[in-house]
This record gives sequence, structure tokens and C-alpha cells, in this order.
Amino acid sequence: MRTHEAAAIGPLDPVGAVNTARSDGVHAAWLPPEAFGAIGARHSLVCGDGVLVDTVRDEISRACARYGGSTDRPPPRPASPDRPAAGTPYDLVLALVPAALLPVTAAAVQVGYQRRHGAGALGEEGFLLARHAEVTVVLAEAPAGLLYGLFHLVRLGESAFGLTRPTELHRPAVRLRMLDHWDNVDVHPVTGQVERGYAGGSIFWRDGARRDDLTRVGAYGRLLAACGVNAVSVNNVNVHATEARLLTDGLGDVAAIADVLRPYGIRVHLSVSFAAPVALGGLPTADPLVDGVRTWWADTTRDVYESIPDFGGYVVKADSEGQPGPFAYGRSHADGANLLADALAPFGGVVHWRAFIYDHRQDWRDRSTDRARAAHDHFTPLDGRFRDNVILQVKHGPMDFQPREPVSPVLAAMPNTRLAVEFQATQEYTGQQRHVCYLAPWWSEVLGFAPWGDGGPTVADVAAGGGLVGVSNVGDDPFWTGHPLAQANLYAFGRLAWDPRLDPVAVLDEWIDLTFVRPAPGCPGPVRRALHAIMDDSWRTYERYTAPLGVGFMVRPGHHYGPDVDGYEYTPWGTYHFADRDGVGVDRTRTSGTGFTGQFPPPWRDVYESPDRCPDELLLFFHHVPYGHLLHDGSTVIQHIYDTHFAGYEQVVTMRRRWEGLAGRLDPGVYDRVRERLDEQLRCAQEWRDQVNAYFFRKSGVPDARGRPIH
Ligand code: GCV
Repeated sequence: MRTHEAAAIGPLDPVGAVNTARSDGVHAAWLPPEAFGAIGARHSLVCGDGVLVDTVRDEISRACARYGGSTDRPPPRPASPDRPAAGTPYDLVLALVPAALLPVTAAAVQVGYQRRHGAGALGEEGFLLARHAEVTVVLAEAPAGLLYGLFHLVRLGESAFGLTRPTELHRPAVRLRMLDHWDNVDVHPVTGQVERGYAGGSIFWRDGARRDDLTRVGAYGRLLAACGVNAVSVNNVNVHATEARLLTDGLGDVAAIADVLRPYGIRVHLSVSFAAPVALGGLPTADPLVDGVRTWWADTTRDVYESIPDFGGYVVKADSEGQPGPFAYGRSHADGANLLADALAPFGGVVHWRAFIYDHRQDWRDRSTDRARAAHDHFTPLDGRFRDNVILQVKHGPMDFQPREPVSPVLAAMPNTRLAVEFQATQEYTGQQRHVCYLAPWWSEVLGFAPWGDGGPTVADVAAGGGLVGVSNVGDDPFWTGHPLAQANLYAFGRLAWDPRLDPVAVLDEWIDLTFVRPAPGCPGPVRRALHAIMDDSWRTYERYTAPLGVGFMVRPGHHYGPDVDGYEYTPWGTYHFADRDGVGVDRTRTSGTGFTGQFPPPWRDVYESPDRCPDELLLFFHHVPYGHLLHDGSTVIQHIYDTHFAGYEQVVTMRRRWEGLAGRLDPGVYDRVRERLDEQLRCAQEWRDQVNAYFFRKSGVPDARGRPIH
């Protein structure tokens, strides 16, 4: 549904505090021209060749045209890169240097490259940044490194040109940093143009065809490169009939998108149907062990690479929520994934095979079946049986992107399989881009979680060799993400994928600096102050007024927006809270429940097993407890429910008031859109508060200790 017209962005604010509107009516997000002011005012030299280096040059040239600087190519006879031609001082040099020459070049320009790094330390995407003799230098061994180096300079702004700065070596911690679009080519009768999309239509597809004008896709690629994303999958993992054909007759459309994203270092991936040999190839079977099927995938994949030489690979949702898969042929998911992996291997492609498998036709009366267990039960016996180019894509929690879940135990149980962690930037269960919900603190908690206990490897370490995948929150909305503040989630996804140790508050600061005005040094600025106050803790605020203590799924069935405490209670989806007059929560212990706690390694298997040691925020995920159960802060479960719901609502009231304090300081289009969404957030938070409180009061009969109104 496209509800927002491009005209939604108003003229620039006369105060000049924010300048982010583009002439085509699309919000510039974190790359307004002003973000390039520091670079554009300098004299720079860009050394190197290739598509990505051309992108760097174009970016700098455009900035210079606006801010009065200049940019050169290398002189015919290269000299030292800090003063490449006598009498031509440069403020900035970006140079692509062959790996073998990097130590020498670095020494020549005195950027403090450490010998222990050796040649090749920067890899395909890293860069070295230093400032010496009043020249800022970025060196990279490969073109993508130069591109990421440029965007790092954009982030630094004037501070990239300060006095001296120590040499910094930057390279991504995670190799594959990918966004999955759940975009349909056809408008699906139930899920629409974008499944779980809250930002208008698709930027790739419209009403059954590829969009003719891909300008927006190019702008998207640029935004993604600027935060570190290097792969995009362009269609929904639920692959319907038209979308399945992207693999064959629709390949030209995928190639056109790949052409537009290539200059930003982004490879295109495609979601495919496991049944494609039958549906598209006319074969009688898609059995992964049948020769004809293997040949079909090999031939089809060869054709893909003829059209798109740098194609990234396939994404597959198999045997899940109605999608076809190897179970139909009595084969394992290793057989299924390896079939596609073998077809892709000669070309360097990968298969992202999703681990999101569970029984969505469960009998709610059966308390022994536990959806949380499903991925671990299915996949851990297959550890070590996947090809090297299979990446098992695991949702970060065992259920489905609820506002609070434990980390999926699959991430600690498959040491011989490449694993990617999947996050959901699109806010299916976190307010659908009508609510402010900055998700980076949540993702950061997950990435920093140590499944084997403190001091051991973290989830980020596990994902380093596989990847991080985010379900995109972008659409054709003029603000990209519907809610302008939801742009921060997309930005933060890329940044955390590049460096999972980044502080989410600092990432938000970067985003504010780029997207809104960069205040004078030392002055926090009212816009920045207000945005932090509104956003830093917004995920926890959302958690407070929605489902309590990790219980999840108290949403309206189907569209998943707004409260419906029993909406999923008596359904086949495996999503229950088991509230009765005495207590609430799911018993997932080994002692008396589903045994899910046993899927974790120590210490967590024991921490989660014990209602006393289990972290409060996950108590009801793991335990069915009486309403009078005492939490660690001394409050009872029922009182906690009341308190957090009242508090969460009040925090939204405060958020809205803070935003109103920014009236006149922001682009009116941005201001009005956020304000309108905050009105809805407030209405919805009140509904959550009242329904959840009323529900538990009526079930338990326990009054609020503070006597507040409960209906
Ligand atoms: C794309 C949840 C969502 C579905 C989504 C599915 C998945 O069930 O509600 O819309 O399908 O997850 O991740 O495959």
C-alpha cells in the first residue's frame, strides 16, 4: 500500500538546522550533501582504477563542485602520495595500493603501518587512515576498501582533517553483511508488495514487474555502502510463482538491479524456490539426489552467472510455513542445501539456507511440542554435513523476532557449519515503523552474548565467518522507512555488521551527525539531545508496554500490530503464554517442561533452568510461575506487569513531548511525519497498557499495589 506521496517532504527549515530534502522529494537519509562538506572543501587526489574507485571519484567531485574543493587523478609520474607532484599540496589522498606495496607506501607517507600486519592485512574491504604532514591519507589494497574509507571520512567530517591522528586500521569483523528484502514482484493478495513492509511499496518491483526507473535503487546502494552493507537479496523468502521466475526468464531484471548496485560494492542475491526444477524446469521431481535435478540447478546457475558475473548466491526458505523443501523427498536439509551449493561453487556463490523451520500446524493442547526447540532439533544433527559455501541463516532468537527472546541455541551448537545471524530491521513485532524503536541496543546485546559463558566467544564471533543478515525495513516511502527515525535501524544494522563491538549510542550519534545538523564541537545541540532522549531506550520502552518478561506473541494475529493477549493462544502456531488464574509463562525446563533449556551449553542451560537464576526479562520465556513469584528487584510478577505497563506508556508521553520541543528546528516534513507517528504510538501504547493490565488483573484477581486504574 503506497500511502505517502513524494511531496511529503517540505521546504527547508528557515532555521537551517537541518537540510536533508532532495529535489526529487526523496529524503537524503544519512547522506545529505552537507555530510560531504569537509571533503568537498579540500584538495584531494584519488589514485587507482576500477568501478568502485570511480564511485569514490564521483562522490568527491560532486562534493567539490558544491563546496569549492578540487580533485585530481594521479600525475603521470607518481611521486610520494602525500605530495604527489611538486607544488601541488593535497589535503586528502585516497590511494589504492597493491597489497605487496602497502608496507612500503605506508612507510613513505609515514602512516604508522605496523610491520606485523604484513601485506594483505587490509583484505578486500579494509583501509588504513592516517594524517601526516597536514595530509589525510586513506590507503586500501582493494577498491572496496577505498570506498569504505571514503565513507568513514564522511562520518568523521572536519575531524578527519584535524591536527595529527594516529593511524587507524579498519576492516569489517563480518564478511557478509546482507539485507534481505521480503519484496514481492506481484502484489500478493495477503502480504502485499512487501511482506511485513511498513514503508510503502518495493523500490525494486511494482505491480508485477521491475520498476523501469532504478534511480532509487542506486541511491539505496549508496546509503548501504555508507554504513557497510555489501549484499542484498532482492525478493521475498516466500517465493511465489512470479518471483520464482526471477531465476530464469526474469533474470534480466535481477541483472539490471545488480548493475545499479555494483558501483557501491553490493552483490545481489536471489531467493529461490526449492521446487524450481519442477515449477520452472518441467522436471517430475526436485529431489536433491536425482541427477537430472542436479544438472538443472548446475545449468540454471551457470546461466545466472553469465548474466551476473558477481552474483552472490541463493537464499532458501525450505520446508517452512508452506515453502517446498527436501522433506518432501525424504531428504535432509544438508542434501537440499548442498545441491544448490554445488551448483554455485564453481562461481564462488553461497547458499543462505534458513534455519527457520517449525511446525506451524501444532495442536495447542499439546504442551510437549515446543516451537523454540525446532531449529536446534532439525539442524544440529546435520552439523559438519554442509558444504563450505552453505551458510545456515539463523534468526537471532529461537522463536521469531519478538521484542525479547534468548539467543538461539543453534548458534552455539554447530561448530562445523558456517552460521549467519538474522535480525529484523523491519519492525514486524516492534511497532511496525509507527512506533519509535531503536533496535541497535537489542542487536548489540545479542551480538555480545557469550553462549559458552563470560570470556568465551560471542555471537558476533560465531557470525564472523558466516554473516549478519537484516530483514530490510525499506520501501518507496519518501523517508525510506516510513518512520523517519527507523532509518537509524538500517544504518545501525550496517555499522554493527561492520563492527559488532560499536556502542549503539555512539552509532546513533553518527547517524544524528550525518542525518541532522552536526552541532558545533562541545555543544550537544538540542536536536541531538532530544533524539537521544527519545531513541536510546526506545526498545526497552516498547518492551515495557507490550508483552512482559519475554513471553511474546500477545499481538493481533495475522498483521501482528497492537495487543491481543490471547490472539495466538489457541492457534496452531506454537506461540503460547499459558496464562491462567494462578500464573503465566512457558515451562521450558528439563525438569518439568519441554527441555529447551537443555539445548544451551553451560552455563546458560543451568542459568535458564533455574527460576531464581534466570534473568528477569526472560523469566516467562523459560518458566511458568505464579503471579506472586518474586523478581530480582523484589517486585512480584503481577506488580511488575502493572508497573512496566504504566511506566512504558508514560515514557511515550515524554517522547512525544520531547519531539514537540523540536518544532521549528527540523525540516517540517520530517517533523510532521514523526509527530503523526508518535500520536499513533501513544494511542497504541495506551491500548497495550490497558489490555495487558486488564487481562492479568481479571485472570489473577490481584489488584495493583499502587491503586491505579485497571479496567
Ligand atoms: C517471510 C514470520 C513472518 C513471515 C516471514 C517469516 C520468515 O513468520 O511473520 O512474514 O515470512 O517469519 O521469516 O520466513
